[in-house]
Amino acid sequence: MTRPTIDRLETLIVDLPTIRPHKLAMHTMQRQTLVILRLRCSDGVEGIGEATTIGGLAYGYESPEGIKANIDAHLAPALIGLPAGNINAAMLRLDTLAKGNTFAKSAIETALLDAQGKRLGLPVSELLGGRVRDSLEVAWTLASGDTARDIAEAEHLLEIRRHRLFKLKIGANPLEQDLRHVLAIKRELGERASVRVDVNQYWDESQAIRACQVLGDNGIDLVEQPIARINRGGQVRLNQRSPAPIMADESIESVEDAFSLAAAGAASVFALKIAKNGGPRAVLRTAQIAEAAGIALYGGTMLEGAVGTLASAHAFLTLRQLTWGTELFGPLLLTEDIVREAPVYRDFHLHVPATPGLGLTLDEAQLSRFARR
Ligand code: MUC
Ligand code: MG
Repeated sequence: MTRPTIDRLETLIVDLPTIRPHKLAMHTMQRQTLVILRLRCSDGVEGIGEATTIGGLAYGYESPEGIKANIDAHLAPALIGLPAGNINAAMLRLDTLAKGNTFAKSAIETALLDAQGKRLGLPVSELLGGRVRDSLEVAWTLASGDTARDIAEAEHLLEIRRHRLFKLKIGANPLEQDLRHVLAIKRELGERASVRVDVNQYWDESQAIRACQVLGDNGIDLVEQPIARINRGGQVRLNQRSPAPIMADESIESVEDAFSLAAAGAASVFALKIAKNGGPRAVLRTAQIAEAAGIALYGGTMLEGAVGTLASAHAFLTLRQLTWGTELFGPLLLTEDIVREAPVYRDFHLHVPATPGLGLTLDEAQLSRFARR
């Protein structure tokens, strides 16, 4: 039997509309841009992957245009002719060839897993060792920028049983204003919901010391990335004194970052993101570091569409414990997507298909409608 090889990789930038502006400390999203990867193999199987970031270059070091250019010029040519089923060898080739570029590598690793799953008739979660759950609890981010509108949104989502975990995006406004906003929402929702905040690195340590105390004392369950990723000492000190647990997000740009954060004691929760680690298999290495260090896990997102969301979900299904749930709500922020099967959200959970690969097929009409020319 001849072994299938990798024949061709094609990348597309897709701009999709959102249900409302999504306001983060560093950027307000008016739409979401996905990099979609199609990886074609010699046996006719196609694997799909996604690399998505937030706000061009506002969130981190990678932009959709940069990801696409690096795949097209450097990563794709290195994969042509390699065995499509040997994901270890393909990813080793990429790691040898390119430093970083975890978003691009994540899209490629996802596409290889999707193709192999379709080839063998197995869901990606099974290729990753098997799922220990079929669904994942999903948080929602309240980020309209308006307290009353956020409360109304949360009440509606509780009512229809879609979310009961809420993350608030803060950091851009003066500290006291942000604290009033968060406490007003927590007061309204009370014990009916878990309320967390994400500061996206916007405080300095002096602000974070007081804010974490106030938030923890007022029932806020989790504080995500309060200070800059480069201030490791500050993160260690905050992790020791904050009454609310500290979660690392931007601090983790690689599996190696996860190791050094764990070794320093800089967070008690890790946000797991396939894009920041280099794919669904890579993110599980970060999860293993956390498990060994006694650090709790949360399934994070870069607000991917259905492809990246299900790639993350298949990985998270295999974890022993996800103490803080997930935030795999990206598809719900979009009014359009480019797959035929809309992800299923019901009873506060994302229900993950057990069909071959990711369980998704591209909608060609939607793809050509939204692909950037
Ligand atoms: C982030 O920093 O966590 C995840 C959810 C959301 O609303 O923004 C993202 C990015
Ligand atoms: Mg975050």
